[in-house]
Amino acid sequence: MTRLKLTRSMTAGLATALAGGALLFACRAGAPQPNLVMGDAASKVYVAPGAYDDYYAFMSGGFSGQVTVYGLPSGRLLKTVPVFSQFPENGFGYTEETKPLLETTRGFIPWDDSHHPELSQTDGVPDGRWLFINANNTPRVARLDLTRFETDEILEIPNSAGGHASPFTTPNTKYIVSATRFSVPVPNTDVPIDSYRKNFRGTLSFITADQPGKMDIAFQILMPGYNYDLGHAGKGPSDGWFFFSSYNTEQAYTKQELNSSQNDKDYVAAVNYRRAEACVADGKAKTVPVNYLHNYVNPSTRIASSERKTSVRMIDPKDCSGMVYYMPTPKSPHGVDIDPTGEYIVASGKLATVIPVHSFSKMLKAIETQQVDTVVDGIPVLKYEATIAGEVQKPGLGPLHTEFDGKGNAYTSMFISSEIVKWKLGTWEVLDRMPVYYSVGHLMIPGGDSKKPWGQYVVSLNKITKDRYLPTGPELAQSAQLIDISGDKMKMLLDFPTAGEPHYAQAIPASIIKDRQVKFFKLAESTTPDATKSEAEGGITRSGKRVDVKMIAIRSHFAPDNLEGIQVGDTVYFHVTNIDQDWDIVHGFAVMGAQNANMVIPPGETRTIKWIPQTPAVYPFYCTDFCSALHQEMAGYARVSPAGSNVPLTANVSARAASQVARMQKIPAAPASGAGQ
Ligand code: K7E
Ligand code: CUA
Repeated sequence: MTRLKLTRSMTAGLATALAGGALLFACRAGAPQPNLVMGDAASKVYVAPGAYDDYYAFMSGGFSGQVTVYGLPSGRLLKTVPVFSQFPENGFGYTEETKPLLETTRGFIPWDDSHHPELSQTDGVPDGRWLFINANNTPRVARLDLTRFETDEILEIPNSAGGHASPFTTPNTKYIVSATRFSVPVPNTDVPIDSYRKNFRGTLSFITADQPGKMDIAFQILMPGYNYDLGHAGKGPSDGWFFFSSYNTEQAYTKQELNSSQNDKDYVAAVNYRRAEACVADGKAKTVPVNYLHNYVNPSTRIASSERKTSVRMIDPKDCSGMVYYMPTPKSPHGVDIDPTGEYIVASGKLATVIPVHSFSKMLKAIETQQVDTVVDGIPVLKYEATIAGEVQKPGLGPLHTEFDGKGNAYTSMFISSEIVKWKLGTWEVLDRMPVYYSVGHLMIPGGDSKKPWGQYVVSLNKITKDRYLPTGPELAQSAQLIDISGDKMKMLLDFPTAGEPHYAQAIPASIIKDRQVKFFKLAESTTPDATKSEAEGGITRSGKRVDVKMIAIRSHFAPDNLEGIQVGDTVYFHVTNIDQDWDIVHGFAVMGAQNANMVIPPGETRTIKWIPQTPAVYPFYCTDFCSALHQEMAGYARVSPAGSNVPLTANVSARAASQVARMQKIPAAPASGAGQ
């Protein structure tokens, strides 16, 4: 019975979707869509075969170190973009071209914990040029280019540990930020842990971000040794300010669970970064020696390299009055979120019973009229009553993050009571509640932390999954839920599993990004020294114990494809250029016994993998990406001889490959000679 009913209602839903098809898809082209389809939830998330989703959603991978890209409203996974972790699926972090991206001053680090994707903005609105994301464990920030969905740039952050309040952007992407979650000795040297109060400090880093290839730390602000958790830039009237939440104002360094939850209120730090710029210009910053790496993919050669930086400019609030203020905020605040008008600063105290909202204009007045309780390390602490605009009463339990719909409403995630709560800015009244499954962390509305939210959906990014999907052993898929917020009441539309642990996410109308995609790299424009631009240019060369193989990949062969004269003890570099010039014609390359991964080579690109053969033998290599009807034939052999052998170094196109080329070119093949077979 139940099954029959379900089937009928689904069918009805699909019929509605199809009947309203033209209207539905017309409305889906970017603009917020009024609540046209009154049918069931299925029709609202149904994207017909061959049709596109309305939004790209970028989810952090958490402990996977990656970014995953989903389509909304369908919840379909479109891509994993590797950022801070090696990715054997395409060779990121394994190929010679990409390895330097994962270099740090602590060596090659093939993993991190990525928390907060952040789209670049123009005038406070996401513009779809770049996506930034932070690394939490070994503090770094990365830039992804959204014409290619690839990581192009990674900057290490010194004087920091737990780069968590990161990489939130200013309204024109002049800066992204990174702040310490864990205070540490600055500079970080060998001191007793119980000297915490004396030696441990926090830093807020402002990173120039508006020019690809030029990310750098403009300045760092030295802060008291608290934990800096999250941040958001001001906008509109509050443009020029940045707000960071902090907890552990107790400065506990042991049993933190208990000892850092003592104070009634912690702080939101309000940073006037234009004032900081002025102090730097006036020579009030100290130049502090330090080491950090800036890694960047050269756009012309497509090869990453690392550059070492040796100092940062550090400003102490004591030397720059008017730069930082503290606003007392109950209690251990996590998210700090600025509404689209730029007036309200919403701090979610994870242990608080209310959601406190500060007013930017009241804050300015409090500064002007010196409503100061006390001063901490040169930072005036403003009076709570002087900055608070209102408190949302009885919002639920465990508020973490708030996003906005651009229609005067705020949505806050409640970790403990497992719900999303909708409330009104200005009146602070709770309007609606939606239970979510289970224990929501972040939530995300497309553009929901910007000046212009596309307030159609909220995605709930849940921490606990339990019974939501078919069980898969002790570790379950991560749970995301899509909720319609276009009407007065929230409507649950869809559960969809995600990979890694999503902390934050961002989304943007697909129309802003989809037509700017690079379809292939123009071979003629490649300046990679290792490129092989035609079959005739391939070959093999030796320099001591290093052997370089240059080869092309094209449907459906490698050339050269038979290699001889390699010896045990050699290090072989396969430089493979995909000379196909066609969208989505990608080749892969793997060689038997390689102790790294395969590599995937987009059309027009050159990728290099290192191979150290261990024993004399003949080793097949092959294309790993099913690229054509003769993909299975896309293979070759590398012969490895004992060290000191006199087999000459040769690279031939085998008769088999030659005949294949001939067949493809519809020219009768020469009879196989047997040589090189
Ligand atoms: Cu998961 Cu933004 Cu790292 Cu909150 S954080 S949930
Ligand atoms: Cu190339 Cu399969």
